[in-house]
Order: sequence, then structure tokens, then C-alpha cells
Amino acid sequence: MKENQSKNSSSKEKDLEKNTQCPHGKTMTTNQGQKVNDTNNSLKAGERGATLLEDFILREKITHFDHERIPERIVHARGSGAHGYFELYESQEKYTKAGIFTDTTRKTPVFVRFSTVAGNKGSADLARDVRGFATKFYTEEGIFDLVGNNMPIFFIQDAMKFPDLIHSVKPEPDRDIPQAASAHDTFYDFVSHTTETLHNQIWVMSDRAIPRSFRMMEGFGIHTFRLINAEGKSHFVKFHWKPLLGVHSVTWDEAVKIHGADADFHRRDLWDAIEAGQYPEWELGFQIIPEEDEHKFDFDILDPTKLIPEEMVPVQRVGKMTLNRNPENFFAETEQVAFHPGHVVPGIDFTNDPLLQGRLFSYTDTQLSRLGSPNFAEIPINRPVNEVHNNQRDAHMRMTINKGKTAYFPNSIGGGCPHLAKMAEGGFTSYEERIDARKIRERSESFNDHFSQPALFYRSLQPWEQKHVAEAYTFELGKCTYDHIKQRMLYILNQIDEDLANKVANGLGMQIPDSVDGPLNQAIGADADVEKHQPPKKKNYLDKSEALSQTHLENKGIVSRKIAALVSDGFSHEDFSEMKKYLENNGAEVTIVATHGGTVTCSENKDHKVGAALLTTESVLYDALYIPGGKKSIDALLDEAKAKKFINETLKHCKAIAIDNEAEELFDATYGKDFKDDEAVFINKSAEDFAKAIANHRNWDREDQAKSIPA
Ligand code: HDE
Repeated sequence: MKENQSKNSSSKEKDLEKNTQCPHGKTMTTNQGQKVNDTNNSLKAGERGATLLEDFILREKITHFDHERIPERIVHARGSGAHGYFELYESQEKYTKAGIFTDTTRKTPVFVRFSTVAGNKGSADLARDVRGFATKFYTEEGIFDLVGNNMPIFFIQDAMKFPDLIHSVKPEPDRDIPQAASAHDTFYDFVSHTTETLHNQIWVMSDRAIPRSFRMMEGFGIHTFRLINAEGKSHFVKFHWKPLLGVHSVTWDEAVKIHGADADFHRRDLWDAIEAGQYPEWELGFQIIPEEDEHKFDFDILDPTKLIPEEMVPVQRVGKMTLNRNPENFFAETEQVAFHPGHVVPGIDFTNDPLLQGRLFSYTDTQLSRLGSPNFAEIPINRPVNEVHNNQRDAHMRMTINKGKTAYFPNSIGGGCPHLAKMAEGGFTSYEERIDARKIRERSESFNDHFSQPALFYRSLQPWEQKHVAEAYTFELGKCTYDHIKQRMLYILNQIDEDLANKVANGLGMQIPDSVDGPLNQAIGADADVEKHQPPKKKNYLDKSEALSQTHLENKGIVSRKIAALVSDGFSHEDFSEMKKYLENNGAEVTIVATHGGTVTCSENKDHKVGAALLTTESVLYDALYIPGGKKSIDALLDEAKAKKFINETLKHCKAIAIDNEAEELFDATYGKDFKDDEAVFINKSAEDFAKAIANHRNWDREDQAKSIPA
């Protein structure tokens, strides 16, 4: 079985090797293979003469350069990818005949791309935004793409509204401002007139929209899909990814500062973790709904703005994905990868979710303009590991040399090949859903309720999470300039939760209006009838869903957490080495942050490599702070304003801090003196206690008091 696994796991790697090139030890050539002996000077008529047109080496180099760019994705432009594999725990044959979900001996190769949605390719990673979580499974039966997000619901119910949604969140078209931000008038103009957006919108106001790491996010397929078993029986399914590191976020204040300190924060984190062998892992979960239960819920399972609470339908964990290899080339792999929710394999099928149906069109269409040709499926990162044979031919950049006279079916000259798959060979057949309907351009009444689930989400959060939601709304609406838009939002928030609306109204210095209905709403044709979308009271089916809080998943200790050790020359070797050993033995990474670069000397006169000089780094790039003793070191740090800022900010962001011996003097010279009893502040305590606090991510109980720190 082992041999089989390793064979399968490398099938995509082997496939990619055919196109992977290494220049090591090779001579430079042109694209036509002529050896090049000068790539610095163009061919000229005389020493100072004009450049000659015949210089094909220059022409080729410049021409290729001129055409290096392709259009970036219209949404999800900024992303980071990684290779890995998926392993199944137990056969799911009672639900599906798909090989990846029935054959436990397989190690299916995957390529995953994480992304933000609104920003350009060069925008900052920590924008408040939904994150894309797209997985390409290279299965033996062809490609299966699970193109999901890190939130379980979407903004809109019908694909028809997608261009409106995206146009409203993108930079405003007259001035192309703001980049990668939803905090502006056009977005809230749209949202406040389209109440179906509210559920996803409130998730975006939560900390889920500013993750600590791609490795610490959940993933969701969002739509209800179908699984079909060998007998042709269908079950509805919702797909979930559960990160083994737990779900964690940064604070908004950190996010803003990370923008400046390291705009590539998430991209770097993913890359570094994989290089360090700390492979990110997620378990794949199914929420299974039998066909006969389709109408058992107080909402429509085809409505992509609704989630099925895990308390109502538990998530069954069926397998694990591990990301263990960084791409060789960003453009060739991460940029050219083309996902499509319509790439499914036998055993998986669609439902009539009107958002999903629209996506089935969009994703091929977009590759045609982005990658330039219907041959995008031949690009190495996109091609399946099984063989492809059909009668499709030609078009830009065709790579395959198709032999033979026939490119049509049926044919006798080509022996009828490629022949059709016999049923037993696993040809794809669509689920035979019975359809008896009128053609209508309408929204189903079963999609009407826009308020129960945003309210359920808010109610289910921990108090600190709720506080962050209120602050996020206050920030975002505070950036809007039109009062009527803010008022409308306050009115709507009041339908979700009165306390939330009051907090935001206070922050904005505005009153919650009694009504927002007016001639304008009708005149602009908005779906503005808030009453129509109110849930009947009985529809508040759950008081709370624990799984909606970030805290519901277990943490995996301190693996891959980053701890800054703040020092200068003369720091205590004894303190430091003990702490470092414990933290590193438990999988964390300790970085020496010193008053200068190069090396720093400890009390035992040993040189230690500096990870970052104070000048080049910021507290927001670390999960926790440790300051060892050593009088000389502490005296030097006392003279550094940035050292004090580092401590104050770490406190403000509710992170764990450990200090030993003389370091207490430095701590007392900061706002730290008021936080000595804090449960995540450790003065001369064990490394084990410190590590427990780091694993808990933050001490949110500190937040109110830490608010007064002007860092
Ligand atoms: Fe996408 N979406 N989307 N989307 N989407 C794209 O396809 C679209 C939606 C998602 O890393 C585009 O190749 C429409 C939901 C991800 O390459 C485009 C609608 C969900 C990615 C497109 C939706 C997603 C995309 C742009 C409404 C979560 C990035 C580039 C009907 C379930 C994939 C591309 C990557 C990318 C269209 C709604 C997730 C234009 C029309 C819902 C993760 O085709």
C-alpha cells in the first residue's frame, strides 16, 4: 500500500517535471537555441553608433519582456499557492462513487490557491476581505476543483448580481480609490440596498476577515452540492475544511500596521512554514443532507446566503489535506492555475443553487481572457494526471500534437477513436433530477429571509468577537461620506441586533432612524423592502451555534508560532537558552530582535545571529514577546524608544509576554507596569505557562484595559 501511495502522491510532480527547467550548468541561448555570448550590449554601428535592427538577440529579449503581463483575475487577483496531497480516512461509498472519497489507498495530489477578493495583484495581504480557498484535486478520474472561501456563505443569491456586487466593492471608478478596501460609499450604497448581502457582510466585519495566517482559516464550498453513489442515489453535501492549527485572527490595528511592515505577511507565512517543514493541514468535512430532508429546514438549502448550523447537521471529517511543497515558479503555477467549480468527477454533481449555476459559466469564460485561449487546460499546472483524448483541436498555443486524420465523432477512418466511455468505465453522467417547471425570472420566496442568520452569527460570537464586529462597522461606515447610506445601514443593523446598532450609532455620532422607506428606494428599483425580508419570529431556529465562533476549533499548541526575543549585547544566556529550547522543542520559532543587525553577544560572550534589527521589524509580525534578563542588555534597550513601543504594542494586541529578571525594569518603563497581574504576562515564570498562553493566541480579557495604551 505504501508503494502505491508514494506512486500516486508524485503523479502530479512527475507530470510537472516534464516542463520544469533548471539553468544550472547550462549555456545561455536565445529562444531559438542560438548560444548567446553577450546579454549586456546591443549590436551597434560603431562604438557610439545607432543600434542595428538586425540585432535579433536584442529584439527577442525586448519583445518577450514587452509581453510578460497577462490580465490579472477580475476578483481574487492577489493569491498564494502551494502543492500537497489529500488522504481519505474511510470510504464514503455510501454517499459517493468518486475515487478520491472511496479509495483509502490513494494520496491524491492537490494544488491550493488562497486569495483576497477585492484587491489588485499587488495589494496588501491583510485587507479586511473574504479569503478564497481554492483546491485542485488531481484525481485518477480527472480534475475536481473545490473553489471555496473562508466564510460559509456568500453575499448574493443569484449570479446575476455578481458584477454589481464586485463593481461596488472595487475602487470607485472615477478616482480608482480605495484599493483593497470595502470601507467606502459605493460598497455600502449597494449593501444597504441589497439586504441579502448582510449575512456575508457581517462575517466580513468579524475577525474572520483578517486572519493570522492562511493556515489558520476554515474553508467552505458554500453551495450545497450533490454526492452520487454507485447505485445512483444522491445526497446533498456541504464541504468544509477544518484547519488543524485552529482559527485565529489579528486585530484591526495590527492589520493596518502589518500593511506597512510586511504587505506579503500571509504569502510569506505560508511559504516559510512549508520551507520549515511545518506543513499546514486541514481536515475535509462533509455535512450530509439526505434527499428526503431537503425541505426540513427553515431556510432553503439552495440559498448560498444560508449556512446549515453544525449543531443541526454535524460535520463528518472524512480525510486530511497536507500542503508540503512550495511552487517552483509563481507565474507558471500560482498565476496560471485555473479553477472552475464545474470541474467535477463522477460521484459529485451540482444543485440548482442559482449562484452556483452562474459560476458554472463564468470560470471558463474568465480563463479565455486571462489565459488567452481554450487551451488553458494544457498548461502544466492545469492538466489532469490522467490522459486527455477528444476531438477538440487547434486555437492559440496548442501544445498537443494530435495524430491521425480524424477529429470528429463518429468516425470509421480512425477506428472510432477516441471511443466513448462505457458506463462501467466511469463516464460522467449527470444526476437525473426531475424537473417540471415554468421558465421565470424571479427569486424563490424560500430565499426571502435575510435577517435570521446574520443575527444568529452575531449572537453566537464571544463578547470580544462581537466587540470587534461593532468596531469594524464603525470604522467602515465612518469612512463613508453619505449620511443617508450610514443611516440606512444603522436601520438595517438594528434589525439584526439592537445592541450592535447602538454601538455603531454611538461611534458614528448618529441616531438610528425609525424608517428608511422613501421615494428614493422605489425610484432606484432597489430590493429595499426591509419588511419583506424579515424572518417570521418563529424562524429563529437556534439561539446560538457554537461553531460560528472562532474559538470552536482546538489549537495545536505553539507549532510554527513566531516569538520575538528582544535583546541587546549582554543578554542573559541562561534565561534565553532555557526559554528558546522549550519553545523550539514545541515547534515555535524564536527570532532574536536586537538593537542592531549582525550578531549579538550574550552574557557568556557567545555570538548569536540577529534575526531582525529593531529598525527593520515591528511587533505586529510576531505572536508573542520574550525579554531575557542581563543588565547590560536591558540598559541598552531602555535607551531605545522602539523597544518600549514594541512592548506597548504587544500588550495592546493582547499577546503573551514573558520577562525574566532584569527585564522587569524595562517592562516597568512601559505601560507593562499596569499589566503585571495579567494572565498572559509572565514575570520569571515557566516557559510552559508562557507556551500555553501563546497557544491560546491572545488574552482578549486584556483588551479593554489595553485600549488606553497609545501605541
Ligand atoms: Fe468566484 N470567480 N465567482 N466565487 N472565485 C473567480 O475566476 C464568480 C464565488 C472564488 O484562486 C473568477 O479564475 C461569479 C463564490 C475563488 O484562481 C471568476 C460568482 C465563491 C476564486 C469568478 C462567483 C467564489 C474565484 C476570477 C457569482 C466561493 C479564485 C478568476 C456567481 C464559493 C480562484 C477566475 C483562484 C475566482 C466568478 C462567486 C470563490 C471571474 C460570477 C460563491 C476562491 O470567474
